[in-house]
Amino acid sequence: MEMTMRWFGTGFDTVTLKQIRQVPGVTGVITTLYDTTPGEVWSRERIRALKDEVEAAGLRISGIESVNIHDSIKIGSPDRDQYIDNYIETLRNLGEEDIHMVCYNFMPVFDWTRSELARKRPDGSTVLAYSQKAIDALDPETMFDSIKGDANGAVLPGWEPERMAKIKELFEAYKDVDEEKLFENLKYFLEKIMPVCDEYDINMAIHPDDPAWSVFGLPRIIINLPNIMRMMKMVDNPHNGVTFCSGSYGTNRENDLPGMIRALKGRLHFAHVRNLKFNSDDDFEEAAHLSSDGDFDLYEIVKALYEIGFEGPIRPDHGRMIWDEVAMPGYGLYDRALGATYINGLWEAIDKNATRG
Ligand code: CS2
Ligand code: MN
Repeated sequence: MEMTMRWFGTGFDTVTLKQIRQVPGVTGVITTLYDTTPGEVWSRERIRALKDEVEAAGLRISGIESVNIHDSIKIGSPDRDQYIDNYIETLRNLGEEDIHMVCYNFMPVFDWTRSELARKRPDGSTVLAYSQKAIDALDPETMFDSIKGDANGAVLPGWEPERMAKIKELFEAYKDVDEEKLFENLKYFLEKIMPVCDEYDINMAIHPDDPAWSVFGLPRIIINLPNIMRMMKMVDNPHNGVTFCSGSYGTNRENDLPGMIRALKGRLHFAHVRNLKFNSDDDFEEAAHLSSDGDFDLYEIVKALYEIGFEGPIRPDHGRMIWDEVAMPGYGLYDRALGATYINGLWEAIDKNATRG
């Protein structure tokens, strides 16, 4: 594996490349052109400028999170081909700049959903949290307004104000899209992009739906092992792979996280590691990465990644907000740096144990 951290780019991130460079063991960043909108072509010039900036700081671009998918592609609207062509052009430009991993998601309307961005934990830290009861009481059109006060002024990934302004129309556009249709539209998209992925050796890594069940009546498909297997089989190409995100798959307590990792051997291109603490099956909050702070066994998760010979980028996912840091919820420096160090420690111990017999 390669230890990385997500970085949203100068002007968007409170964390600097210089700080990331000083987190022990972190050699790369997972980044994006945060000011582009889904459907837009990423020019080679802009990609190269981003790459130059990252490399000048002594790091590399280990992958992109995300190149977002235009809603027309997910809905299957008549204009989708134009957006798919644009996506292909973006992939080509990334490939030309030697970037080989792209994370994306296929969630309708929203990216991840949370009911709180700053729930207080017993140690005084604040974390993102989800309560089904709170979500059920909300109107999706106003959900963003109800939580954005806790966003520390940041634009949250997938929650761009331009999209949220059109939320009513978006819901309307998805009204005939059920799970089957969403699978079909994903297949159509993947079949079209695989040739360029083959040509440039680009690993596509679909991010799971978060939480791993339907919210606001919208279909969600990347939620469990049978569905991922279906997704990989329907376009059976090693470049059609997944992001394993413990915090997203783990929202459904029936998902056996280490077991899923083992089943994804060869198609797991990117790993997100975080821990959750459950108050009930549908009320959870994010925890420190350390196993004992939450409900996941991080040792077993990292061991499964080690055992499948995982060589892709891994990153600590959302961290708690600690030590009075003011940053994008989930994406402060301190707790993610602790997470990276902890995961590196687990990896070193597992590796030494395995190789010293
Ligand atoms: C991320 C997702 O912040 C997060 O929760 O894991 O937003 C992820 O970047 C997207 O779903 C991938 O497209
Ligand atoms: Mn994730």
